[in-house]
Amino acid sequence: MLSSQQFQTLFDATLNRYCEARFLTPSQLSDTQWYQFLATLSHQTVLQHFPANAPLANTRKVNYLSMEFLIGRLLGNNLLSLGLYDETNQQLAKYGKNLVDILEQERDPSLGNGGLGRLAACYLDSMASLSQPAIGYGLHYQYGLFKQAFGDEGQQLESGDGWERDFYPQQYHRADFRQTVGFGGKVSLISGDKYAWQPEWTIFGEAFDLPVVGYKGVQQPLRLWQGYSESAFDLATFNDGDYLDAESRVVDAAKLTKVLYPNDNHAEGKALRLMQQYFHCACSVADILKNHLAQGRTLEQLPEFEVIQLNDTHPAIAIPELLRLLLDQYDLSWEQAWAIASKTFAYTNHTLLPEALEQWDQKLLTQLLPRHILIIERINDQLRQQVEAAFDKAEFDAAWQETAVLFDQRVRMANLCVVGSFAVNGVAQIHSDLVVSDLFPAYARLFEGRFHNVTNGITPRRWIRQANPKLSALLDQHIQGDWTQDLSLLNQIEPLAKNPAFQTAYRAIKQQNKQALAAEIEQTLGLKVNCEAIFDVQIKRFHEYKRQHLNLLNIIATYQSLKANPQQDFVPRVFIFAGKAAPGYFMAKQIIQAINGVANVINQDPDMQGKLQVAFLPDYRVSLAEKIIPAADVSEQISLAGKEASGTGNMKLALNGAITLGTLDGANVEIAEFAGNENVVIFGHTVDSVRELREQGYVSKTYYEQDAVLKQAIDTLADGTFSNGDTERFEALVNDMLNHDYFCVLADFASYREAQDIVAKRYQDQTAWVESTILNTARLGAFSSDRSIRDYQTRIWKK
Ligand code: 475
Repeated sequence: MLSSQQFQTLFDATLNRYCEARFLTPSQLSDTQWYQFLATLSHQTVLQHFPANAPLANTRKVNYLSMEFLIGRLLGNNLLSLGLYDETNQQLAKYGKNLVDILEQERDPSLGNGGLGRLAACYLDSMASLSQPAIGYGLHYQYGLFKQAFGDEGQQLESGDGWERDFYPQQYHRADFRQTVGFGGKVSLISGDKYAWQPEWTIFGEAFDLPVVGYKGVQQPLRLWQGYSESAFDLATFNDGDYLDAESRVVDAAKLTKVLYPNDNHAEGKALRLMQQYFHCACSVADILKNHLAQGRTLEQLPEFEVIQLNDTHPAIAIPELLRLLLDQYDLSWEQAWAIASKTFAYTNHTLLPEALEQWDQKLLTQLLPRHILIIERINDQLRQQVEAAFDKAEFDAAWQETAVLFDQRVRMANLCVVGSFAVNGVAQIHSDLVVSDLFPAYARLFEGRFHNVTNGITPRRWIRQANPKLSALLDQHIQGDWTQDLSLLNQIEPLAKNPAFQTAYRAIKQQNKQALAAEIEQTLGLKVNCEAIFDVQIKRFHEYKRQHLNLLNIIATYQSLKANPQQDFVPRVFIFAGKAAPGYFMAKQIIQAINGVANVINQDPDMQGKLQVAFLPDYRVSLAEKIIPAADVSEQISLAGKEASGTGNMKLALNGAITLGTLDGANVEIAEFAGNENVVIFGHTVDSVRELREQGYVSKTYYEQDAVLKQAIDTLADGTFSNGDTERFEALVNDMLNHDYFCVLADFASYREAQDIVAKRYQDQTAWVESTILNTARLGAFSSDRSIRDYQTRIWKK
């Protein structure tokens, strides 16, 4: 590592070179240029001076395959991990610059949609910090998740995010790591299990490495593959020399990794998406095998040294791809190949929503990957024999319906993952239980011991240390040992929860964070919010199951109650929203528009000033989350029970001292257990009572008819009050709530309002409130992603 003296010398020399090349003096550099200089310096420092990984005795190397890595800004994080944050700040001060301002210049690489992609980023951070050897394998999308703005009528507007077009120095183009990936074509039988595949066309993959810098740990790559084709080479390999057709495929190659699919918890059966998935897997598996063999190891030793962790089913095609290479390229028998592959893969399930479970059309898969479909058929036949042996005749049909990989002309990717992996895990206890009881009961019988739970976690480096420097300084003062490396040390502040001086300090920090967020809100929306009010935060993707419209209905009802009875005793609130909807998800976009419509009316109503305000910040992304989370008083986690696999925003908010207002869903259950029931507010139907509700035949309209407050709220949404008199704008949303309401918003409305009342009452007793928030910070150390990674090490990746 660099000493402070060495760093100063390097800083000065690099700055000189940077300035000379531009004919500028340091005082003439813009903040953007300062950022460029620092990012380059930091990147070089990482590569040249930070230790690389070395094997660990008890666990294998982890190859983390994910279509998404939502890494956010890297510079501040890397400077912290390098131990050079303060040093850099001091250097900058010499030029009258402030590091915080410079860091704001960095554009987030938004290479993911939401929870799944952000989890992958937290896990890379923790693995590097724990010196767990790992590589993240993903795609180098030229466009990350779209940028979001709002139109005049509050509707979501999308534009492209060319994140690295201007300047992105924190990556290393590994032109030496190139892979060739085939598509289409023909398969011919050679003999037995051996086939030869002649693809119709090929695409190259080239690697971009972004170093992941662990805190007091190691650096290791996030390796992102980008597609390209060299037209001359490609043209020659195409069939029949059909020039136009050939040229269109050259274009396809460049398109392949152009853009991230913007769906969260929703599978889109598009050919291009399947091509992306295969491209990702083919490049990654080839790289893994190459590295393994380069160390003089045999193919049989692969599962002893490597594990391939599948982040949901998006990289599932890696299983038949590895089998294909072992069979056709390395000449192994089916039994040998299967023995290796089935001990190498582990699969994490992130969702139970049926629309998110990937199923590929068998015809499409056959056309694009004719060799892989044969392997999948073979897996399916093998499985069928196992199911026949394990279930008696009366049970067989039901068991096969559930377990078959190929069914009804579809390839079920989750099934492929369960069959082809040695371990399967859910991401919170309740979710892992539901995976076994509801999704895969027959598999659980068939493959005893294969199913696990690993509750998600978040990296305390980014989500406390970096996002909340004031709270971090307070924690440093009162905790013995480095809590950023061992988050369970937070329990040392539990005895201080009632201590008046500590309470005052903790509360002052929350207040300052709220003021900082208020400034951001004013700058973005031109809205001055009341910092004495409760900051009530719902920040996440827009999805019906997450029920932002339940939150909205309560806001409308509260507004109406305040209008009708202005003198009531009311605890002021600022409702803060942020989040994107998939561009093709109509209902989610309606909900966004409705929130903006309601915000517009409430914020302009002089009667509401300082009492009730709604701030919807556009373009939610990691760097915006870092600003909102430290300022939150209330964390809205109000999904219908059984639908949110885990949630991770809930953990970030609670650790930063927000009170969870939530259903018994996902990790909320565990947050309540750790924090204590008296330090969270739980409401609504449970998994079991939702089941009963459905069995009885849920009719949302009865709730509407029987609850005057609810009725008035929905009627006002319909009557144009929040849409400039336009009675059609929110028609689809209103109709859905009244006639369908699959996620039982109306059934939970009354209970949610009561819970909101409890929140308001508790907030009025500030001493008790602050005590509760301190206890949330003190007791939730288990939600560090370091703990999650240790769970993976002992339960799944162990040798
Ligand atoms: C869960 N994304 C959170 C988080 O475990 C959980 C699915 C299909 C296609 C594209 N994207 C997806 C997800 O399923 C996803 O993001 N799931 C989320 O994973 C991490 O905390 O509850 O919804």
